[in-house]
Amino acid sequence: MTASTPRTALITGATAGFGRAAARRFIAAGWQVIATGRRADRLDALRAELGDALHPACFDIRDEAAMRAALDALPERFAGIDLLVNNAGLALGTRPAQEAELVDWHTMIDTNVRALVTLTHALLPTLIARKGAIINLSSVAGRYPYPGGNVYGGTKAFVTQFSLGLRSDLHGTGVRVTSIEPGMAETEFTLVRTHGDQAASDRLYAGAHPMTAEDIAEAIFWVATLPPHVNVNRLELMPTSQSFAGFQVHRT
Ligand code: NDP
Ligand code: 8X3
Repeated sequence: MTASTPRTALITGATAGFGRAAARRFIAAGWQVIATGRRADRLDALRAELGDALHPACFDIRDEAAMRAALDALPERFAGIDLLVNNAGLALGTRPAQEAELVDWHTMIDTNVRALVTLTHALLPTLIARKGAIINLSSVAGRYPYPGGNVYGGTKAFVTQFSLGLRSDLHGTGVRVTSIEPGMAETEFTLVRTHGDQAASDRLYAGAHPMTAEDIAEAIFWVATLPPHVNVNRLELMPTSQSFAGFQVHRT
């Protein structure tokens, strides 16, 4: 690879939050980015902002045929993907399991797990050929249970363990794999989780000094640009204002 052949990252969920900030960070450093998401207007705006180093790919990541069509339609210069950032994902609901909506559980599993493994499977041959890297957005919710975390936490535990399993399977290929596990970061995450309750989102972050999308984008960029012989297996980040609380005990 020469200075005239920029590296290419495919970043899912680049219409908001971590993914959009990461697209900006990588392009600022001279990479090319394939940016995915469902909101075409957001992708168009990002393309207008960042120029032809960005290729917008608009599809619902749960739609396997649409995903494969978008990969097949990549322009030649974007086809050699060096980095897959599996970032698209969501939590839906904060209620305990016994009050949760099954449709929300299915949406989280289809997005955070099924789509992530489908895209990873599709790109493994390219990533192996190019000795590339995979960065998966897991969460502290995958390690530390909390009330209302139920299926969201389960999907993120999957993402972490899948990442570590990929590390084992890809042993000797030169492909690096990282699970990034953030705590509270202010993005559209809580707006989505609460089905559009902006006031609830504002309340959660008020006075909490959460991490920003740019903080996480910087971590993603750091992991991706370490020397090729260094693999960060898992990286857990929290705002300084966030830490751990104890177990709960029900007494009768
Ligand atoms: P945002 O809600 O700000 O962004 C989520 C992105 O995912 C959007 O670009 C959205 O695009 C995309 N996305 C969601 N569903 C789909 C879908 N079906 N098809 C295609 N794209 C989809 O959230 P964050 O940036 O905060 O979250 C990014 C990742 O980080 C997620 O996996 C989240 O679980 C994880 N995370 C977030 C934390 C936080 O506190 N914010 C902490 C730990 C982990 P669009 O709607 O346009 O389709
Ligand atoms: C997002 C962080 O703590 O809201 O994954 O689950 S948390």
